[in-house]
Amino acid sequence: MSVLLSGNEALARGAYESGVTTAFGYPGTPSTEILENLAKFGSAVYCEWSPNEKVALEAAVGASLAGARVIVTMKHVGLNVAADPLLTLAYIGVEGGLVLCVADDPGQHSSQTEQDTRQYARLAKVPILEPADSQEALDFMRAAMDISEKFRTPVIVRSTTRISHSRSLVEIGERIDLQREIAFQKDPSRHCPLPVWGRKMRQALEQRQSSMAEEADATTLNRCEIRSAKLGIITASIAYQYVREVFPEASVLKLGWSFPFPDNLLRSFAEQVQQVIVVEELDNFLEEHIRSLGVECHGRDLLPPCGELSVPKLLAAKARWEGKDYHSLPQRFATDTLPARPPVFCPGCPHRGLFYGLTKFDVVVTGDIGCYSLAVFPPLNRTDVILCMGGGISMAHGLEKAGEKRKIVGVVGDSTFFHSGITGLLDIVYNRGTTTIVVVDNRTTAMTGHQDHPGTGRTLQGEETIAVSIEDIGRACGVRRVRTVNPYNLTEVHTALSEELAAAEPSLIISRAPCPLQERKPVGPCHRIDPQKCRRCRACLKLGCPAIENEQGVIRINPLLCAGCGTCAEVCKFQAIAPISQEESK
Ligand SMILES: Cc1ncc(C[n+]2csc(CCOP(=O)(O)OP(=O)(O)O)c2C)c(N)n1
Repeated sequence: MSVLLSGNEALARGAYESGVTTAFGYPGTPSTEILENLAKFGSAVYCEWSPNEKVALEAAVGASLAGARVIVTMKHVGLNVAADPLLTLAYIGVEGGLVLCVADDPGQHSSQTEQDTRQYARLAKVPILEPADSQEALDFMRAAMDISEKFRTPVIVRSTTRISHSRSLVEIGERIDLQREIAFQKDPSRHCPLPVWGRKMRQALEQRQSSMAEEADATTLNRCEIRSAKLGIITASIAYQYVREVFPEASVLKLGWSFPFPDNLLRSFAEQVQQVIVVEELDNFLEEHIRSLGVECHGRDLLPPCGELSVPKLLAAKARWEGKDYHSLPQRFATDTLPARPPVFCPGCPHRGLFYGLTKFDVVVTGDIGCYSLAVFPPLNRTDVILCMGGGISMAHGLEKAGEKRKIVGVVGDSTFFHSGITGLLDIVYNRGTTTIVVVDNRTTAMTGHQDHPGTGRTLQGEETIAVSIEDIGRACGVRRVRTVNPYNLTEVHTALSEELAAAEPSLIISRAPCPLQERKPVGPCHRIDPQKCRRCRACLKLGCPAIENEQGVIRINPLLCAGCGTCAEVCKFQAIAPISQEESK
């Protein structure tokens, strides 16, 4: 049966069909929907959101060692967090098939960095498969499970935003019924990489690399499409689709299993064509290796080193290769006529009150990654630095220890706190820091589409569970000053900040109110501005609420956008803003 699936849905389907019974992950665009879709298969597959990617991979290793087939999902930066277990897992190997689905984000549509996960495959010496459409996403997932078990290695299936989020027709199949006995077999020489065994594992890893390279030479996951002998293009992933559109006459070596490198295949393809161009997104991973084989090729000389690849970019590369001038894009690719949409907090977002409160203090704010990153933009301008998940807490501590004169406030989200904020808090308490940490707790992982986390009291599979308390964790870490504020109450926020900033010890403020988008209901009644009372002081505009519009000096609230949080009424000194009465709203 053919169905229209996104790459992420197809990856989930592939995992299901390949007999996966356990799945772990942490949300991150563009990977999130893989696990969300796998969870739809109900009790057939145990699925969970782990607190972070490292935990997810470690849990998956446990499942694999018991003999289960398992997948782990994350975005590219998640693999930075999971890199430690990955590199050792490559040594100890797997029992049940273990596949990491890692989705890269070329062009940084929703990421702090642009990274090429193929580099991790080379570093960890594990195979990587790169589907080029949804059908391949399904097929490669199934193939990856077989490769994993055949070579006892973790396998990475690398997706990218365009693969994960585009839809194409997929022929779906049946689920394999594995009928496995799940039982961990004790064998320390296989499972414990202490130096005595670890050195042997290291050698075995090299041998495994050679056997896998032979398999990569022969696999049908790599295919040669011989057309013109004038030009041969070596490519993989979504770049293959662009190549077919821009160079329809060229011969193509389409790599699906790109590492360990299929050297014989690369050489024999290059021998069949007069010129070789390597077309790959992000790093010149293939090109460097192909050159090291003594094959002359184009690549980075024609294509940009960063950003997402596209048909227009490839058209420009083609013109360069042909020695032609390339002036303008065909009209169908022009995107510069679209109006820009500045990113702002949603109407009613509870994060706004906390950051507005911070505008009243001369402090350094070390922020973090989540919806609240938007506080960096005007009019709030109240985040000064962002590094990585959890970094908002630890950077605050480092600034203080370096001798920064101002007080420092570290701000992280609730999901981020559980992901990697707790250890930073421990650092502050243990090492006698005095910074003020704020957890902006909107009761969800909002940025990636409202996933549950250890604080929400619900699992990915919809079961009720213990809702872990951030306050209790703070106290258990040794923070004595722990308090909770309602971010819609600006006075409460201001009092909490002034008192905690004055304290000579660390404090933890939990700014808590649920995300209205998650709740799917307004915070309160819609507000309006009384034009008779409004003095055009513009104080309300400083909140950066998209519902408050300034139309040629007349400030008004768009009733279609207002979420009724009332924060604007709090900042208005002239009582010009008030809820619309039920009478008026009729
Ligand atoms: C290591 C890593 N994993 C995943 C992500 C994707 N991601 C960005 S922000 C975020 C969490 C946001 O949730 P929260 O901290 O609760 O803040 P909110 O968006 O709800 O305000 C995630 C998972 C990432 N950027 N880095």
